[in-house]
Amino acid sequence: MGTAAAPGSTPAVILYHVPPSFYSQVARLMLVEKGVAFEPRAVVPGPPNFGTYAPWYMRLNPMGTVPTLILDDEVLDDSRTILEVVERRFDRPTLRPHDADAQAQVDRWVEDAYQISERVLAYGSGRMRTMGRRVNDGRRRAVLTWREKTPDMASIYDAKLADLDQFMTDAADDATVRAQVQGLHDKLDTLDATLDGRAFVVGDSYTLADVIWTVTVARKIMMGDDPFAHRPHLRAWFDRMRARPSFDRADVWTRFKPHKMLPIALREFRRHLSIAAALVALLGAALAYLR
Ligand SMILES: N[C@@H](CCC(=O)N[C@@H](CS)C(=O)NCC(=O)O)C(=O)O
Repeated sequence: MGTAAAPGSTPAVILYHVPPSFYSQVARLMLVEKGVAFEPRAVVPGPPNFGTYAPWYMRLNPMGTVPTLILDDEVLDDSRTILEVVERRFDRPTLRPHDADAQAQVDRWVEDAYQISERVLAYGSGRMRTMGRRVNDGRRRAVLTWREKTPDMASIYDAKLADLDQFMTDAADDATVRAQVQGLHDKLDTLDATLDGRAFVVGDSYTLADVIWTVTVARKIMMGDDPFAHRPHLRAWFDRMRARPSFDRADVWTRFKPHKMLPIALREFRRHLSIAAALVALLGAALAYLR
């Protein structure tokens, strides 16, 4: 992942991310499309270590979410900010057209995508609800533990607790989930109509609107939905987006890829495995002594 840049032409760029995360994929696709070389570093907002809630990360990103992009001295803790700042700081290729009308259209499509709460769609869906609730319970526990250990960061952790509580309420509320599903459905209909006779979401070149909607449609496919039923123009556009080298380079997911998580999971469990190994060794020693 990441692209090679001419030596000396690109500042040091670090992306904290996790492979399946929706918003991490947005950041990755943006960086790849812009030709910005970056160093990916996995940090997991889930079990067993809930790494994004550790103080060092919460100091970078007070919401404890991925992605976070370090761009020289700038810390960008939100994918939308990443889209804006990367677009501004790396001028070629231009993904926000110069024409004012096209610019407004791109901004509207980006805004529409960010109106969708991907976390409510994922954690509120029938299949994921119970597991999602467990993950969020674990996140709450991790946040409470770190709050206890770092009293100077209590207000940051309190804000995160409030965020998690709202997230859990929304994902458990059928009406909220239904409204999100319907909202996305309507936008996909509009997108399909917009793409009739067009190669890209706005105008005749690839823009930020294509970045965010590529990942949005890919996520629908990954969740087992068919976004293309009665939407032929959307399908044709997505096929084109998928054929771009950036799609694989940025590792946009249309299906679960457990093998991508395996090295990260092994690393995450290393501490637990060594504790288990130490316990087994102790038990062995105790048994030997008892004999
Ligand atoms: N507004 C943030 C949202 C990021 C986000 O929700 N990321 C998810 C993974 S896709 C996450 O880290 N969730 C953990 C949490 O909500 O605490 C952005 O656009 O970067």
